[in-house]
Amino acid sequence: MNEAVATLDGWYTYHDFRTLNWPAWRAAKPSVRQEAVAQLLAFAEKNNQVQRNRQGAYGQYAIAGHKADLMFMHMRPTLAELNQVKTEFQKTRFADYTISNYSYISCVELSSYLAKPGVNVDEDPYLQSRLKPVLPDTQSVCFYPMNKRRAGADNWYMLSMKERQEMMKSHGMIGRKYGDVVTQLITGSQGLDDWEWGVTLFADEPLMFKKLVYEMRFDEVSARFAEFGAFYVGTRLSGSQMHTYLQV
Ligand code: 76R
Repeated sequence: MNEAVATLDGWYTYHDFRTLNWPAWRAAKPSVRQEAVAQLLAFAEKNNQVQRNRQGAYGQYAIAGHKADLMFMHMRPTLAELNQVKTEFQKTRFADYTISNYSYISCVELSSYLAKPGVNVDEDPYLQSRLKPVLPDTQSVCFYPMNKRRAGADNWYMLSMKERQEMMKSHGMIGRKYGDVVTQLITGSQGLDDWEWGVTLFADEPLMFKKLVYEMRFDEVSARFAEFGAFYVGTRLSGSQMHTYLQV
């Protein structure tokens, strides 16, 4: 068997994409809308508190284009907790006006391709902050799932550890050029969802997503081996922005 890469695994992650049923929302009685918004804001506040307590992470975003209206992003130490979060949301009156058209389940993953040996993971503050992150409060977010190709001569999983390591080095170098303007969060989803990884990128300026992803396409890891699912891009919503967003 080929040598598998060791991974460090952090919090479970739930990207929850929702489309708002605008006609139903507009037609709802103002008192019902008010109750729905209040319940949604309370849900958000509870999740923000979880993030402040470092027991999980939370972000809410308005998604551009037709694929979804909103994305709620949750992180928790266990899958059971993520399921509780989902159920809690479903029980809000607000959820009655949403359609769940996409979601993604994964788990924070740091691969060891470029890791320094001999680090004590549990006591390394940098690694801990990446495995159990606070979501960056940038203006924009980008999410897409991806695989590494397994086809004929282009089978990532049949390459030697050394070959993969070298390619990941080049990948990391390109990524690092954008380190100041884009924060990347790689979550692994082998055995958890339909693709192998979720890629969540955070930046103030969405053009940086385009520049980074485009430049990476020319790098061998992406050019030869990456296969991508649908891309979602959007902007962060504070509590008051969510309030405004839902006003009709
Ligand atoms: O963890 C680290 O930051 C160390 C270097 C590094 C690893 C191991 C790194 C850096 N990545 C790693 C792993 Mn990445 N990354 C992607 C995408 O669109 C595409 O072409 C691919 C999607 C982007 C945009 C991106 C950005 N990375 C991975 C893995 C796991 C691979 C495996 O285990 O086989 C995937 C799937 C993946 C995909 N990467 C960086 C970035 C950026 C911006 C960095 C630099 C981070 C920084 O130094 O600040």
